[in-house]
Amino acid sequence: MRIDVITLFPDIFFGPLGESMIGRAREQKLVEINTVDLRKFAHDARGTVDDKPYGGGPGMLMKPEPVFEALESLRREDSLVVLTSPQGQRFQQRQARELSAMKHLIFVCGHYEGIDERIRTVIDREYSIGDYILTSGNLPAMVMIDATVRLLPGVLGSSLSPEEESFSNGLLEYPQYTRPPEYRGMKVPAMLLSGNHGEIAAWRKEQSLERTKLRRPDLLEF
Ligand code: 4G3
Repeated sequence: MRIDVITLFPDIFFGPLGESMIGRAREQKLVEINTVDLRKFAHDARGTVDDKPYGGGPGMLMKPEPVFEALESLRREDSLVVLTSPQGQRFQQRQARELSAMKHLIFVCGHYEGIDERIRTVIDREYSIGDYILTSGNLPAMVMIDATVRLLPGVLGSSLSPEEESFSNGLLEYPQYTRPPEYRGMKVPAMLLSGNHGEIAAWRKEQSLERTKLRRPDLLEF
């Protein structure tokens, strides 16, 4: 998979996306992540990419020309263009799964108070990570890239398959324990040490359901 990110801050992506699983995925060429400085597509020497809204009102908007032209320089037959914005559809595990099946993603990171509406004509998906306003769409793009890349074949390595975890089965994860078997008086449930895999699977399923009922009842109403 190739991912291009159109942003005013092209350098900040490689901290969060340079380490751990995503960093290794890039080293192994399972994904190539490239950032594009939107200012390079400005039409003036100052690098202007925003302007005041027609009709007045607070804040600045992203101008259309730099975004259109940056997209034209990147777009292929098989690209999917994603805008990060608070007005988008909620980005959930389903959306991460959809994006992980694409060959080429282009993220457009919104900045300022919004975008010129004409930009929406060249966007395939508009996604929000939640109901709050951030100073830019950079962090949402990093969140979406992380959620997507970890689903690519080979990225998770030896850990659990993505299908076994929370949200893939629609339930929260069951309680888990590692060594030691007792720490500060807190014991690992004996049954987990029993080696009875049928009993363990049943207990986990029940714990998942119970935990979901208590913490996220919204996940159980479809
Ligand atoms: C576009 C995304 C971008 C329009 C972006 C603001 C929050 C999210 C922006 C706009 C953002 C989110 C930049 N804030 N919840 N800010 O995913 O009005």
